[in-house]
Amino acid sequence: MNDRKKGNENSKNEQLEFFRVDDRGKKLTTNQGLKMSEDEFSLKAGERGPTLMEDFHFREKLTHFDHERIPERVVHARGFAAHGEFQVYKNMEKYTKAKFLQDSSVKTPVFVRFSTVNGSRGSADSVRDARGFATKFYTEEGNYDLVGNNIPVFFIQDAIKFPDLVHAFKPEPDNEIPQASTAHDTFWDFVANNQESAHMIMWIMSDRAIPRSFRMMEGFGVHTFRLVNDDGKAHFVKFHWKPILGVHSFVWDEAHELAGRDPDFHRRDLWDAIERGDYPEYELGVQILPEEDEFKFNFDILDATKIWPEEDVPVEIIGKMTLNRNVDNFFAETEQVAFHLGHVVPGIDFTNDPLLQGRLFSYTDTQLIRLGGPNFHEIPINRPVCPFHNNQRDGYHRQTINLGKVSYHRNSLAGNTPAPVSPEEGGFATYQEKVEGRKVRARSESFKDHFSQATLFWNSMSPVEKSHITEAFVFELAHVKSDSVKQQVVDMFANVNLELARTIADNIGVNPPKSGGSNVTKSSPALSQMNTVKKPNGRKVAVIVTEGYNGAELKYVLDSLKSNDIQYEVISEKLGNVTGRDGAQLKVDHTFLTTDSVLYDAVYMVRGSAKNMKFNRDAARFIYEAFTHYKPIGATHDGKDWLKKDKIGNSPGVVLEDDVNRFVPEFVKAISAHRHWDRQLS
Ligand code: HDE
Repeated sequence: MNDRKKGNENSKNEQLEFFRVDDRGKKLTTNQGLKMSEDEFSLKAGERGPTLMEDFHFREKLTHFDHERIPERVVHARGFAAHGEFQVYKNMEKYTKAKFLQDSSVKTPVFVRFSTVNGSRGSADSVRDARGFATKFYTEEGNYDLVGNNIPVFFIQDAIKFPDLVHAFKPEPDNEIPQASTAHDTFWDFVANNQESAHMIMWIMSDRAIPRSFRMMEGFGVHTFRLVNDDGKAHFVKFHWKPILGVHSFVWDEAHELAGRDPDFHRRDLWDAIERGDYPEYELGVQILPEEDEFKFNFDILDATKIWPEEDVPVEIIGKMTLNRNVDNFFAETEQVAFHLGHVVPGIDFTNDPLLQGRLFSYTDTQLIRLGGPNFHEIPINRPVCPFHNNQRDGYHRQTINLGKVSYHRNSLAGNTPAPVSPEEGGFATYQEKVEGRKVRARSESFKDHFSQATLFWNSMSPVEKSHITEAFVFELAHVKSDSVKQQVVDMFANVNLELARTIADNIGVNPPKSGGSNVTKSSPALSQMNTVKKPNGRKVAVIVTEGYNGAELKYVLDSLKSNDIQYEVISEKLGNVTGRDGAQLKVDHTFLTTDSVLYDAVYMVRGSAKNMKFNRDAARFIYEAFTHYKPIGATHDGKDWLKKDKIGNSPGVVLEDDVNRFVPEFVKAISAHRHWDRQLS
């Protein structure tokens, strides 16, 4: 294909530029380009008379408005996306002929959409749920979509059960309650009666399901895919995204509160980071397995409820993705982007994972209803950056004007073009896996162990993570009305860990499980968030200050936070400026009325000399809440003296220090730690 343009990191942006329209400063016209002299009053028969049918402008404006909405995604309705680029670190030609995985000088444009799964478009960001992590690579060989989640396994093994799963976790159909939550009867009834969900449930009950930020979560392709090289040799592969900032989470109480305080917390966090040039980065990792090793494990590698423990099959880091540009228009880009794991490039192929196979059908099908027809690939955000030619024609909203008479293959009138391309010249050819078997509706014996890896996950958790999982179970099941469902769930999770099931039973008032337990003793350190990267970058500190503070000292601390890539906001009694005792002026971002501790990663209590009971009360509440969420708290001088009197003064992660040269590094270290779990809450 000699008319293929070599990709470059700007190729998508250049293509989008062609479609951008700036209405600012322009004359108002109808959609037909007619300049209009009036846009405020409809055409009436007399000033107080009825509106006239003749008013084409009124009709056009209202009709367009009436049709502004399209169906939200049936799952992953709430999402947020950004543009970026991907660069491979090293040549992967040994495993794959995919061009974007070979040349480390090539930057491939990407578009990534993060999402929650369960809630509707207007639901809160901080809910307990898996997060979608879908990446579209605009490669020079066509679009490649890696449509993953932030959890490496799935609830079910076979795609035919997906509608059942989704019906069960969505709000219940009689009253459409609860929104964006699995804490209800139908979900847990599904779980107890479809026990292949056990492993995924452990992840969903863990802190992975309440990520601190899209910038701080992993991504997983979930399925086993295939990489195929130029010689036609294939390897099995699992894809991973590893965030440079590490994997970090909220605590549950905080996540709840955030849903009210700022339902847009995650999208705001991503948008702001990109706007200030603090670009989120993720490394691409692969676990590669020779085909000969397909049956080497005590699980089936085609089963999407299983991971390949990283200690058994190491993750090789092969490239990096940087998100560096926000969208221009949410609807045009984020809402209209259409992902599909059937969008592959030569060198990447599928396996017989029955979940993967079913997804290959569902994604195009869903775009047909959502985007209204088969031409969604022509929507700017979905267009490949390389040319595309075939004999597909017509349909709703066709943009392309295909020239000539010929729209069929084979033909002689157009020299039999568009012509298929041989694999040697870059054409996709399906990997010739040998398959044979009887037509059956059945689950393979090798898919029937639902609990060993759920126990592996449990064994790999730190005591703190275990307690969070236990609490999450108790929370969820406490919202279930049916005692029978509660009992079934407890009995089911006794197969994962007896102690866990007993504790849940004890807390929700059902019988302890009669039998159960697991003989799996293995653990996988890579699964625990306690072992993740810890950095201060991109964290946000609440700086609490009142009149009469030490201006020079505060400036030093704030500058030091900035130089560690830590953001801050100043909170005081009133908006405007707050004045130091040396005359310093500091702009106030928020009052206690307009913000809350859950919006920050840490608190710096500066205080000041002013004596104000209301300030003291508000600050105490703010700091105590941050304390109960295990967040770092720092204070110097006035703030320190005030905090010392409080019982939290001696706790881990509370940095009280007058000497700012000592204070700053200690506070930054405390911020990097994310949470101070060894803190005693009374
Ligand atoms: Fe999806 N999924 N899914 N899914 N999924 C959709 O496609 C589906 C599954 C994932 O930001 C839908 O365009 C089936 C696993 C993401 O636009 C739909 C099955 C994983 C997104 C669909 C699964 C995912 C979707 C709804 C079971 C992780 C959002 C709207 C076999 C690897 C993409 C749409 C975006 C979206 C079907 C299971 C990830 C209906 C049938 C496993 C990230 O086609």
